[in-house]
Parts: sequence; C-alpha cells; structure tokens
Amino acid sequence: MGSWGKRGDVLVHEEMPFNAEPPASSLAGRALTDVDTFFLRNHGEIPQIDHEQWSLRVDGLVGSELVLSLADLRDFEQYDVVATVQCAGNRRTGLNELEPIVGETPWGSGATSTARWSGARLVDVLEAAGVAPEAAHVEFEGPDLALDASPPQPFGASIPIRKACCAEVLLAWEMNDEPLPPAHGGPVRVVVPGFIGARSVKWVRRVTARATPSENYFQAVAYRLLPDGADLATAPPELGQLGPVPVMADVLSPEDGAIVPAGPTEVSGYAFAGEARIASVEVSVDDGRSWLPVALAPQPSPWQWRQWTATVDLPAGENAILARAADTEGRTQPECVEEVWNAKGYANNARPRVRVTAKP
Ligand SMILES: Nc1nc2c(c(=O)[nH]1)N[C@H]1C(S)=C(S)[C@@H](COP(=O)(O)O)O[C@H]1N2
Ligand SMILES: [Mo]
Repeated sequence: MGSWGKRGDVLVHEEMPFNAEPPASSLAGRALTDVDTFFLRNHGEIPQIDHEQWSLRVDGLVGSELVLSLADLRDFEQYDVVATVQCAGNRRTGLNELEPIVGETPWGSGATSTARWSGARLVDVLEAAGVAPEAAHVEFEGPDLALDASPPQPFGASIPIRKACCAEVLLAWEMNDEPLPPAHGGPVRVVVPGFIGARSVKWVRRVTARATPSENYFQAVAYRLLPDGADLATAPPELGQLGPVPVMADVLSPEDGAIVPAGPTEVSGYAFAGEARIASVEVSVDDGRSWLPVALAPQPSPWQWRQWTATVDLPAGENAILARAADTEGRTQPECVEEVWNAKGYANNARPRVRVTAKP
C-alpha cells in the first residue's frame, strides 16, 4: 500500500503536493475504479478536516445566506451519480513527445477514473438559499493553499449557473458507498460530471452565486486553452476557460511499449465525451487505413466512461494500435497531437497510438 491508501503500483509524480496515477491497464474493464486505484490530483497539501468542524457557507447573489454543517447537508435528499472525473492534464505525456511542457505534471493515461458519488444536489442547496436572477455562475472554494497559483491562494473554480442547476452536480460525501476519503475531498466535495476535474472542488467550504466567473487563479488564469500566441498572464480571463471534457477514446491495455504474443490480441480501453454521449469507437492496427468497431459496454449512467474491448490480429514485429471515438454531437478525435498541442498541455484528446511488439 502506498501513500494516501493508494495501491503500491501507482506512479507518484510528486509527494508534495501529492499527485499520482494508476497504471492505465488497472482501469481497463472496470466500470468503477476502486478508491485505492483512483488517481489523485492536488495543488496543495491534503487537509485533514474534522467532520464536526466542517461547514459550508452559501453566499453571494442569494436571498438568504446559509451556513450548513455536515448534518444539515445530510438533511437534503441524497442522490447517487456514477461519474468519471478526468484531469485536464490527462495524457499530457503525449503532448510532451512533440514539445515538452515545462512545469506541469507529466500525466499519462491514468489521470481519469470513475466512481459512484453520493450526496446532495447542488441545485437543492442553491434553491434553499434562493438564487437571485442575476446569478450566472456558481463559485466553489476549497481550504487548501495552492502553491502553484500566483499569488498563492486557496484552490477554487466556478461553473455556469446552467450546469450548477443540473441534477447531476453533487455536493458529495460518499465515494463508492464509503465516506469520502480525506484525499478525495472528504468530508464533502463538489462533483461536476462531464466537466474537467478541476471544477470538482474538494473539501469545499464555500459556494458563491455570482454574476461573473470566479476570479480564482485556477479559473481565470490556469485551466484555459488559449489561441496561439496569447499569454496566460495577460489574456482576458474569460478567454478559453475549460468546461466540458472533449470526446476521446483511449487504449488502456496493452500499454505502450508492451510485448505480446503475435496473433489475436485483446485490446481494451474506454471512451468518454464529457457532456455528450459516445456514438462510436473504432480501432485500427494498419495506421488508420481500416477501422474495426469495438464492443462497447453498456452505459447505465450518462456521466460514466464506456469501457470497450476489441480483438485485433497482430503480425509479428512492431505494431501500433490506434483508436478513435465520435460523439452524438458529431465531434471526433483530432488525428494527431500537432492539432491539440497547447502551452499548458490541457485536454489532449488526440487519437491514441499505442506501440506494441508482437513476438512470433
Ligand atoms: N480543493 C481542491 N480541489 C481540487 C483540486 C485541488 O488541488 N484542491 N484539484 C482539482 C483537480 S485539478 C482535479 S483533476 C480533481 C482530482 O480529483 P481527485 O484527486 O479526487 O482524483 O480535483 C480537483 N479539485
Ligand atoms: Mo486536474
């Protein structure tokens, strides 16, 4: 067992702040990710919060400010949502191969995981406070001081009011039917299904209804996809703020660099389309000349990834396994990392290309 209850084979990128991802193959074929396998992404120290001391303040453009204890929050009706959380930095290593992104965690394919979250609906709490019609965004603030923010500040984010009022957005206190572990935001975190992981603020202590997006560094400066040549520090804050995760299929097994027997080989992976749904997933072992459909697992929750498998025939020698997904809005995966490379290395949804050696 590694730090923070994670399995021994996780790749620890940093001890402080603690950032770790499981091997991609450990995510394969499983609708839910066990807590000991679920990736961890932190910008500051993981706080240990006494459940009796924790409270949530609901303020800003509301009719009546609320201060809720954990017991008060639990008085709201409890809902379950199975949802995938994906870090915007997932698969940054693919971008690094083109041109290294300095100063950002080199996440592989494991900065994405799925759990059953349960807690109160954010919309129910907002309704209890009476949100004013001018409210256009809902901001979340955590207690952890983010060392990579400039200036250093608690981690925070916001989402548009449209999303905040959707039934799937939770203030969650359970993960896979257990109390939410401290490292994943316990006692209570926000879960914003379909949006980049950075919006799912852990250890949330304040929810603020606002007319404008959060001014927090992680909303207004970082986690933006800027057009070429724009500068993160000076570009207007509204420009390029990330929200929904773009469509992507990724290969989880075999892993890049694997050696497998030649002949029929089982390939597995997942596909996820943020706020849209997956329409198709295909794989290719001939550099994209021909594509084979995969077997897609059912999707009981619209917010969860779809696991898939395919059997491909690998001739002896060097092979590349490619995958591509399309979503129900007609969006597809960019062919190569050249099309998606960006200075901070976010949202790499280029088609995966997994190199495997097949032994006769
Ligand atoms: N308070 C707080 N919330 C946070 C973060 C953080 O550093 N502090 N990291 C965010 C990011 S960038 C991601 S991808 C997810 C990761 O959630 P996990 O650590 O439970 O996997 O939490 C988000 N919520
Ligand atoms: Mo993230």
